Amino acid sequence: MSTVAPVELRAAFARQMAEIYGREVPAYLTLVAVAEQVNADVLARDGADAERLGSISRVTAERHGAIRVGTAKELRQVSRIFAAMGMFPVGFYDLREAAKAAVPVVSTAFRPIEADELAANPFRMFTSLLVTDDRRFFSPELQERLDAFLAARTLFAPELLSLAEQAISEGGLPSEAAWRFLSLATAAFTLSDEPVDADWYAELEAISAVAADIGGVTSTHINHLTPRVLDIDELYRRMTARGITMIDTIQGPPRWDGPDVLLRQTSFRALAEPRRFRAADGSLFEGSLRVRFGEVEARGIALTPAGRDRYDALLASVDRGMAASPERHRQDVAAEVWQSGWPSTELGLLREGLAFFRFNAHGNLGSGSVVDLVARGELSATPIVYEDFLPRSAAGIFASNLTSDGSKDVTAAGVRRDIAWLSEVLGVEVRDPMQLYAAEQQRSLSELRLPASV
Ligand code: OOG
Ligand code: NI
Repeated sequence: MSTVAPVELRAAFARQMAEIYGREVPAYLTLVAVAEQVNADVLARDGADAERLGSISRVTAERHGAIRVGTAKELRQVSRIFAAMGMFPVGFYDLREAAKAAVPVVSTAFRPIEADELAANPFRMFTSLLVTDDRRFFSPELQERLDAFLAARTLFAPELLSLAEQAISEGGLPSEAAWRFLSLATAAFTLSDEPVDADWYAELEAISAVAADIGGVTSTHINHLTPRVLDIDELYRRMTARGITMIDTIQGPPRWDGPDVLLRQTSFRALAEPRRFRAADGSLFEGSLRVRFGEVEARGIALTPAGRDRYDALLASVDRGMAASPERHRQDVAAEVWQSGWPSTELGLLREGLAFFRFNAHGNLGSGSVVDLVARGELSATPIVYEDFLPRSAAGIFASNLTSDGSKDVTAAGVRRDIAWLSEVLGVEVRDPMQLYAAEQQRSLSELRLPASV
């Protein structure tokens, strides 16, 4: 019998989740349709340039999802389900500090790591874990009840977890087991119709809507599924023209003439969804919850540590500019700051060591640095795509879709969480995105017997 490989499990999972999510949140289908139109228009306009950061088939199929879990054990379990699909933890994002609103979570992204796996299907899942022992959000007494509630629920069926282990150890699953695995995995992320304990949910919601979404219910669900678009400003205009209210901003780098870098994202609040609640007296009633949203993203070139530092400095400079002249549009201030502080070509990014590239030789190479060879056309430099997330954007997306800021005791001390802590919880090393990009660039240089420094 033939084996269904991790990449096929991942692609099928992404497709099936999209089908479920499209039924649950119909505005998602509109978003995908508009994104596909924009992509087709950009391809018609720019030709091969449109595919500089990924083939149109990859970009069209590309999605990221987001889920949220409550305990280290749940996170470990979900990491095995993703490992079965060839997705591994990359990056650590602390959203507790990054948002003004109460977002008591730390996050990582499960995604493919190898270039060929990314090219075949880049599906990734932004995964957040509630930090119940953070005193800025939860008192010891509330933490105790919250931990007990979370410990009593089962998000992932034992059969799903054992199929995941089988897939990991055998490098895939026989087809019948693969379909069973997929149907259990997608079911685990489908919105449940189990009644929600109204008082418990409300108690958590007063502190943080995110805490209630995670710890106020007995199951988890996909929070959003994000298509990739080649022109996010155009998408924003077209969605707005269709009467869909987007959040105020596009998060991340501003719109500007130079090459796209990192990640730009925007979103809209999904409609309230009908849910059943249980009152304190045990009676059931119909209500609604509005926790999910639609998000879309444009991906750019991965930045080096120096590039990322420069990017952060430019953002700080935009913040200062906005503080000095609050009446101005952030986009205008940002465009000015970028104009004066950021190279407007890929060669400029390479020359200043700000972004990562993959290199190819055309015939014999002359002398000089990598930059010289690229400038003379003896080497071509293809940008490496940013495959990860941005903490400030993630926090902004979380916060802009909340009904209230919740409450946070800024005088209490936070509890420390970092990438090492997360690696320990998961029992595998959480990769540093920067090291993955650097290794990719390095591999292409050593294949050409070129020195590591560009
Ligand atoms: C995750 C929010 C962050 C992104 O793309 O940055 C995110 C969530 O809402 O669970 O999805
Ligand atoms: Ni997202």
